[in-house]
Amino acid sequence: MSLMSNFSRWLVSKLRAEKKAKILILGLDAAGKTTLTKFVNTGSFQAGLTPTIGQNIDTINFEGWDITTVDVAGQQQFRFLWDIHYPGCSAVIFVIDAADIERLPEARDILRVHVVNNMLLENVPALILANKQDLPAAIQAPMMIQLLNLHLDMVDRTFAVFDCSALTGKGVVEAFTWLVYQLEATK
Ligand code: G3D
Repeated sequence: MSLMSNFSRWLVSKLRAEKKAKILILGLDAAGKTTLTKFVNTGSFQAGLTPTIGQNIDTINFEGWDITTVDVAGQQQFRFLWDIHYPGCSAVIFVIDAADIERLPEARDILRVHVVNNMLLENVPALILANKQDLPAAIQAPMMIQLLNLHLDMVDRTFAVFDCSALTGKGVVEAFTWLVYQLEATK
């Protein structure tokens, strides 16, 4: 076993013992990652946020867990940054703009490369958020699972797809409750 994987195992167990978790928030640009993080932190929609450039590191306190979120930029030129964060990560959130049908194939490809087929994340829970459900065109979770082929690709994995809106907050608490439950269950 490599030094890095020994280190990341040690880090994950230490964070769990302290009720801390490093959670990656991934997704294409404009999916709503920044808005979601701010919503969970403040309990309300924050207008005028700057889209993620590079990366934002933030802390969320939810149900007694200190969750360090690494909101990694979605833009093509920053995708290399994602790899740096995988070791020591306790869970991954992948945010999808469920109302942007045109970019769904792109989101599916990125999800495949960085989550579904990523060996470094195969033992961590994956929360997939079908965001922007306040928009009429938004695809809902059951259809999203089919379109992303998750029912087949993620059969051995701990994952869930939740509908949510980072704008109204609908579904956000339910999704994070599922995530924290998974963190507690693997403590
Ligand atoms: P990113 O961090 O993934 O790049 P942002 O994305 O959080 O910056 O969000 C991109 C745009 O989508 C923002 O609009 C933001 O307000 C909007 N958005 C985020 N979540 C939702 C949602 O649930 N519903 C709707 N309707 N819009 C959402 P602007 O206009 O600032 O570009």
